[in-house]
Amino acid sequence: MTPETIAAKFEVPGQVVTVLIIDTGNVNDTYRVIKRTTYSEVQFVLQKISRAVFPEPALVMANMKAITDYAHERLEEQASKSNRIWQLPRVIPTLDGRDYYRDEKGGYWRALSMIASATSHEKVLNPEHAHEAGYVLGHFQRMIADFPADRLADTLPGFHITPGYLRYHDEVIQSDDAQQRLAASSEARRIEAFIQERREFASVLEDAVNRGELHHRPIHGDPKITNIMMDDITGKGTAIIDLDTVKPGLVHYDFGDCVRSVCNPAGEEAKDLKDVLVDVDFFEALVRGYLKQGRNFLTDWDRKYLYDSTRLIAFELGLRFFSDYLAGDVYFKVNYESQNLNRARVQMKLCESIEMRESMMRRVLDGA
Ligand code: GN1
Ligand code: MG
Repeated sequence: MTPETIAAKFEVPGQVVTVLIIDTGNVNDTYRVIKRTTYSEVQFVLQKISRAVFPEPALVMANMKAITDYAHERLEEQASKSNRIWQLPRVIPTLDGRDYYRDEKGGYWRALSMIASATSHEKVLNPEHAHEAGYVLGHFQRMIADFPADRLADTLPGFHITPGYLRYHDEVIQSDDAQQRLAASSEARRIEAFIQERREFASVLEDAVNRGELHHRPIHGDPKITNIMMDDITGKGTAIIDLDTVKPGLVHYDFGDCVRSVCNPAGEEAKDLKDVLVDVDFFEALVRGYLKQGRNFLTDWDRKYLYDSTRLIAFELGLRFFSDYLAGDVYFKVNYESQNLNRARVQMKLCESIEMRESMMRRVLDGA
């Protein structure tokens, strides 16, 4: 079945005019659907959920429905007191009232409402943009803080547990294919050495959890810059999208992920490593925005680990891309041969830059 045929299976009036590919995600297949009636036009997002990443898409959808229903209520309660109009995608049901449509090959498709008059960017534009990214993330974490964790299924066991990704790497690298890839590329061997030098650091957050210093709560899981929508009219952040990974975790996973994505002006797909770095002005702006919300819920212990989380999540994503390169690109989608190796190079360079600018970043955090 084509995306056009599947687009017609959801509860949206009118006829399908066109289905356009949105190719920014690394996991799901995403499309923008335009439908028209005689008097109006409706656009929505259509996605095929990746089975390589999410073994149980029905649970992903149950989580998404539960969390969006909850958050929409919170947003509506607060709307009259809010300084802006917040938006959040809604799950659009199929014609027979389900959260997803199954195609003839067993593929899972879902439809989500579009965020009105807003744009997402692959790279940060300026410090105001970084500030808004931090503010939107903090607002989302605050809004879902009281969502009962037992109503969320664990759809991605081990997500953001860095020591687990290290174990997977150690396993994958044993295979003949992985050894051949390593032998063929000095860049791959350099990244391998970079990983080995940071093995102990990999457990910094999980150790803090085990010591009782940090605690789990509902988080977004994937607050990268492309998942934060900026209002075209006001220029302010208006929504955080991509709610696949909402589940209990550490707020640090989110903070670290947001920083590694927003504060690297070269973006994730940079080719020239000299452009990849953590920009401390963007970092300062992001922290200012985040803490406007975060100071309401962060503990002293939470604050102590914010710097570490930025270094760790850049390292972790580099490790995840690298392991996937060694495994033959089974998880992240690729458009060219060594894309996952290149993505790993970018994150490791960013991690190194975060290490070099540690004292500046800590000063920003302590002064905020
Ligand atoms: C994946 O598909 P996308 O782009 O929303 C990944 C994130 C990574 C991100 C890096 C479920 O997200 O963890 O940070 O790529 N999502 C999953 O771009 O693994
Ligand atoms: Mg995602």
